[in-house]
This record gives sequence, structure tokens and C-alpha cells, in this order.
Amino acid sequence: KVNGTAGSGIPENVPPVSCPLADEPTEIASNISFHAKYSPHFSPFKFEPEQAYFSTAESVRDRLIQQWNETYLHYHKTDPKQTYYLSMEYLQGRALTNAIGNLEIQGAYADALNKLGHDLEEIVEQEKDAALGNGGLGRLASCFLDSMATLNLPAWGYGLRYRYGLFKQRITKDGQEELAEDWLEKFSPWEIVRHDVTFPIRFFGHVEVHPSGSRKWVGGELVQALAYDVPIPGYKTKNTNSLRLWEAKACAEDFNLFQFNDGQYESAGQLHSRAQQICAVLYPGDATESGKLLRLKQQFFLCSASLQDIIFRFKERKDGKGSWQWSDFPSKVAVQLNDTHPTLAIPELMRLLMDEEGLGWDEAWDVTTRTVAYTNHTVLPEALEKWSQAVMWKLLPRHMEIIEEIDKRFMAVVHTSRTDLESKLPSMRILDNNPQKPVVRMANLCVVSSHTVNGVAQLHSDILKSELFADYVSIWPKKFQNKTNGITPRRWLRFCSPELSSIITKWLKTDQWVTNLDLLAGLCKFADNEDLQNEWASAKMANKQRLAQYIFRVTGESIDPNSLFDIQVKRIHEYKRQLLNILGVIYRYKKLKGMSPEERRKTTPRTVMIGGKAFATYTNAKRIVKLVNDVGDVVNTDPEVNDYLKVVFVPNYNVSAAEMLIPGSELSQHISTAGMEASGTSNMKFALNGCLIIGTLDGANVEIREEIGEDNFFLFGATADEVPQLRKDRENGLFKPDPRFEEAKQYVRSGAFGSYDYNPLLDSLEGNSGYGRGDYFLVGHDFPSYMDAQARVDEAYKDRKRWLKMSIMSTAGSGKFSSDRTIAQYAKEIWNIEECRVP
Ligand code: B1H
Repeated sequence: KVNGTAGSGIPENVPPVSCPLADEPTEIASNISFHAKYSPHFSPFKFEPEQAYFSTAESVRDRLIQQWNETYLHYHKTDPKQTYYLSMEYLQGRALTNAIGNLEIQGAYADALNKLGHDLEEIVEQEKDAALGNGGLGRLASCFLDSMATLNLPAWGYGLRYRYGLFKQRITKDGQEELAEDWLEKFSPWEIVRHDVTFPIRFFGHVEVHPSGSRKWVGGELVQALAYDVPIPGYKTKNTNSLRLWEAKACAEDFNLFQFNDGQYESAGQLHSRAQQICAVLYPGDATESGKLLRLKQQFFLCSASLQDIIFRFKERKDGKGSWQWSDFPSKVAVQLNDTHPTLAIPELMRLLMDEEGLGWDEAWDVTTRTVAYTNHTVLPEALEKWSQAVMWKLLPRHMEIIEEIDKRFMAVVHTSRTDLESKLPSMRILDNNPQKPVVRMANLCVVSSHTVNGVAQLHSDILKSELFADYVSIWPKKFQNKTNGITPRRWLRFCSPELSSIITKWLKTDQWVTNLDLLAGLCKFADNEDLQNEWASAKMANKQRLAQYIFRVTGESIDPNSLFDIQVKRIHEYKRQLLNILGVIYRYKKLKGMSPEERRKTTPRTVMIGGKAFATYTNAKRIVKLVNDVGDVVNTDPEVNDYLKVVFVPNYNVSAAEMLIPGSELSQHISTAGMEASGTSNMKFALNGCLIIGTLDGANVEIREEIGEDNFFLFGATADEVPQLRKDRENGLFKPDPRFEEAKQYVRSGAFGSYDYNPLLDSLEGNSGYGRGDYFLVGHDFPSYMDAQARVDEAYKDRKRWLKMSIMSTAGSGKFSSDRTIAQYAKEIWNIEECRVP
């Protein structure tokens, strides 16, 4: 038994010492010092914050393991249908606060640490963020894990254990610099290596045809996938699921001792170091051919290891329970693909069923298509994955045969039953056989092979149906669904803002909102209540002060907690329009400079914070980072203005920084070109924390505005259906720029913010057409309505009562955006799984 629980365990007459799961602070303190002494990673005579963190984490892990074992046993016994979430990214952030919060042992651990001479708040800061993801897509996967455990759903996350996560961002005088993020530098106390869970993964090789006609993939190179399990506790429940992260290892016999003894040290370990490359870094840049091959290897590695594991578990739990059939597989297994990155799960499941298990094509296809579902997260053309057929034939020859067959059969269906769609076939096909560059279109493969395809916000799902996947809708009208994203209210309110949380609990007279977020609507009726407003304001002020200290620590800049805290934090991308934000700031600065001191005193003082990482080779994104920093340098040292405006670039934005920034925010910017941001999820986190939104009708903004009320949302900009015509107008020379927009750009070109050459960046806003040129993202078109909306913000902030009411209404209207709601919908409407609560 590899994963097994039955039969081969420790004999019952020799039970292990029961795990010391103490509740009393004194006992917890003993347990922490036990770990410091008997699971030492440091000198046992040292107990500084770092040592205290690791021993505290190990003490908490004891509890997690206890619940995690019980959960595994319970699922094994009950044998429900389970969901397997396949994602190349998880942005888990820190685990300690979340674990003791979900286990409800926060107070006891704080007291225990006090007895040991430490402060919990300081200890949790010792933990490095696990940043195995890029942005929203990876954080969504992590919020989903929290909700699946909290809802007692039998579910697993599968991902890769990258040695280096998303790069660390440092700001120098030249702008962004990327450094390796060594999250495993010491070790992670939250993962359990599973030497009993390994699978072989093949690359390259060829297809062998047997006389019977059956085919088999052989040869090439083999590496081992080794499992690391991260326990995922639910909130106030015993259920503790697994995030299973795969690491690549060479087989022991791959080490060439003969070569080593001969002094050829490097070639002796060649296969070892090649295996290690697979999980070395998150998304290696794909500019080079070798980088591309490595990314494809990573994707296949995740898919093959996870599916072998899933099939193993399916068979294991069926063992000894009478007869079972492969046709039962879809009633025990749901596989969710987080975007197209794990698409290879489809041909890999087909291969395993046909070549390893002996099923015929039709049977294997039926099982696969009833098992797999696909979530689309973007309509941006550059993010729709297309893999070179040549590279795929080389790395995965058997999978390419299967993909060709899926393509062929799909064409046959259209030719026989949908002749009306024949003219659309060239773009609907999975294979794009363009002789210049033949590719496999991964999204098309997903749509054809999945039982369900969903978008991540209503507007996005509508766009998928009316544009990207429109031609498929008439074939499979019921295949397409919407699942509006959500966020976990535990990490994103209960734990990151304990001050606001206790006020909410006090006024709602219950803390049930933490698992039933719709209860927040109960705050509406108190939105005008002066007592609530005062308590609300003081919690917000406490969070702003904490944020101001953080900003001082990471940038050296002093900011005034009495100014309006205005924040935009997300990956830097032209479609997200940080450039619109900073051009607005530049215009504001120029106006402030032209005012008399009395006039300035009548303005609303603001602190504008912008943070986010730019992809290392994305030149315009890096220029935007540099511009924000340069504007900050000028504005913040200008004594005429800096009481009324400060501009701060927040370095190295990550999950932990978000937990500090979001509770202290009052206004946040979600200002993408309409139709381009699939959903956004930080918009939900800000609104939940009583932060007002200035935004376009894009992604989930549309639904947030519906829920919190249009009076409580600062709306501006073109709508998604206007965008194509506006781009055409521009091509036809019909666009008349607003003078304010021209003035802001001109100010930068004049050198007001230093000698760096911003002309190439600003030139992307000029001209008439082209992706990334001719103002494709419509910054110029939306600039005047953006500035008008900002003027409405300034006015609203002057009226303290009105602002506080809007803030309370934002929180009150955020119930829909709990990932508990999202996951309950996936469970019911896509996965068909039910709760399996550990007694
Ligand atoms: C989202 C990505 C993404 N959509 C390619 N697509 C990647 C694409 O490494 N890659 O190759 C990585 C990530 N990420 C985001 O998903 C959307 O832009 C957000 O709007 C959305 O909220 C989020 C979660 O659905």
C-alpha cells in the first residue's frame, strides 16, 4: 500500500503516545519548548523570535496532523465523491495566524508565548510568505482551499513545490529589480514529506505499437514525483484537507557512481540536477525555447503525478469492496482545471485509461469528459496558451496522438451534425496547422473535453459565451456557466482586521458572519447610527496607523493617517491602468502647485499608494513602476505640496503586505479597461474591509456595485460594449483628447520627474492603432471621467458621516463575495459533491 491506511498500520497493542494537544497556555508553552528542544533546527540554547516561530509552528502542526489524519481516515471510510483542484499556482502567504485562527487557539497561543517571553504578533512576522503563484489566479486557489475545508468538502489541491516562488521585488534608482525568493531557505514547518507517495513521470521517448493494436509510451527519461502534503484546516471544524505539492527527484540509480569515482563530478549528477530544474522556479520566463520546454514539462509533471495519484486512490478505496467499474470513476472523482495550465490532464487521463488500464477510446472518452471541468480566467489573447506542435511531439508523443484524435473526432461531429459551423471550424479546432507555426490551442482542447466551462464573474462569463467561445455555445449550450469569484472572510477580514471584526460581531450580536457572510447585510440598518460610525472610524484609524508604521518601515516615508488613504495594489499591467492612476496624480500635483496656500487648505489631503510586481521582461510595466517612484520622489519632497499629497510605491507587494494594506485603506482603485479584467478579487477584499471603490464596469466590479449600491461606488469610464467602437473611432482619427490629459503627459515629458526617458511609455498612449500602441487600453478616453470621479471622491471625503455610511454599506454589501458561496456553487453545480464532516 503506497497511500494505504488499512492493513499495514502500527499494531493496536502498541499505540503511539497520545499527541499533547493542550489547551492551557502553560501546557502549550511546554509543548512549544518541547519542540525547541527535541525537534531542534537551531542551538537548543537559543530562543529568539526565529526559534520561537519554528517551535510554535511545529506545536500547531501537531494539532493539524491529528485532524488531518482523522480527515483522511474518515474520507477513506465514507468513500464520497472527491474534488481534485489542479493548479500551477497557490499563493498561500503565511500559515501561522490562519492555522491558530481556524483552530480557535489564538488566545491560548498568545498567552503561551507571553510565558516564554515572546509576543505572538512579533512571532508571526518571522514567517516567510509561501508565494507559489503570480497574482489573483494563485490567491483564488488558496482561498478555495480554505473554503473547501471550512465547508467540510472532501477535496484536494494539487500543485508544484517550487524551490523559488515569485521573485522578490526591490526598488532601486533604476526601478524594479528581481531577486530570488528563497521561501525554503530554512525549512517550511507546514509541509509533510511523503516518502511513501511517489510516481514515475516520463518525458520524451516514443510510442510502441503492439500487434494487438494497443499503443504504449516507452523510452525517454523518467523522473520521480515525490509528494509534500500541506494540511489545510477548515474554520471551526475538524476537517483538514491536503494541498499536495509535487517535487521532482531523480531515481537513486540515476546517480552515476562510476563517473563520479572517475572524477567526472558534473556529468555524474547530471540527471539529478536536470530533475531538480523541473520544480526550481515558478513560471520561468518563456522568451527562450528552453524556458518554454521547461514550463511544458512542469505542466505535464503536475498533471501526470496528480492523475496517477487520483487513480491510485480510486482503486485503493475500491479494494475489497466488491466489483467496481471504470464507468464509476466520474461519480467518485471531479477534476477542476485552474485555467489551461493543467490541460494536459485531459490527454494524460485518456492515456492512463487506454494504455495502462486497457479501456477503449469511447469508454475512456466518456470517463474523461464526465470527470474534467475547466475554469477560464482571462480573455487576453497573449495569455491564451498555445503550444508548438513540434515541441509537444518531442516531449509527449503519445499525448499528441491523443490530441490529434480528439481534434479529428471533433471535426467529424461538426461535419456530420453541424454543417452550419463548418466555416468556423478553422478557429474552433484544437490544432492550428498554420504552416508557419503549427500549435495546439489549449483552451479549445479544454472546451471540447470538459463537461463544464466557467468564467469567474458574470460579465466575464457573458463575454466568454458571446465572443471567445461563442461558436461552441450553439453545440453545447448547457456546458457554459458562471462562478463569480470569492475570497475567504477568515484571512481577509476576521484575521487581518480583528478591530473591525469585533465591532461587526458586537453589532450583529453574533460571529456567525465569519462562515455566513450574507449576515453582514444586517449592518445596513445601522449605517447611519452615530455610535457604530464612531466605533467604525476608530477601528479604521487604528488600521491606518498600523499601515503608516508599515510604510515607514519598508520605504522610510512618513504618511499622515488623517489623509485619505488611496490604494492600488495588483500586478502591474497596461490593462490594469496604473498609468491612468499616476497620470491623475500628476495632474493633481500640478494643480496643487498652482494654488495659493488658502486654496490648498480646502483640498482633501491624500496619500496615494501603488504597489505590484512587473513581469521581468515586460518593459512598459517596469517603466510604470519607475514613473510611480519618480513621481513620489518629487512630490514627497516638495514642501509646498506634501501636506496635501504623498505618493508611495509599496515595494514587494505580496499576501502579507495585502493583509496590512487592505484593512487600512479608504479608497481603492480597480480601473481596468472594461472587458479586460476577468474578475479581480482584491476589489472584494477592499470592499469587505469598508474601503470605497473607484472603478470601471469591469469584472466583478459590476456585481460589487450592484450589491453595495450605486451610491456607494465611484463609477467612471467606458463600458465593455463601447470599447470596440471607441478603438475604431480612434483609428479613424475621431478621438479628441481632454486638455487635462495632454497637460499631464506633457508635464512628464518636460522632465518634471527626472531625466529618465518616459517618451516610449507615453508614446504608447499616442497614435491610432495596434495592441499596446494607439492607446489600446483607452487611458485617454477614460481620463476625463476618471478625474471627475476623483473630484466626487474628494467631496464625499469631506463629509465624514456620509463617508462612514458608505464605508459601512460596502462591508454590509460584501456577503456575496465569500469564497464559501463560490465553492458551494462549484460543489453543487459542477462537481456534484457533498459535505463529508469529520465527527
Ligand atoms: C488571471 C491569469 C494568468 N487570469 C497566465 N489569467 C499566467 C494567466 O503564469 N501564467 O502564464 C498566470 C496567471 N491570471 C486572473 O485570475 C485574472 O486576471 C483576474 O481578473 C481574476 O480575478 C483571477 C482569478 O480568477
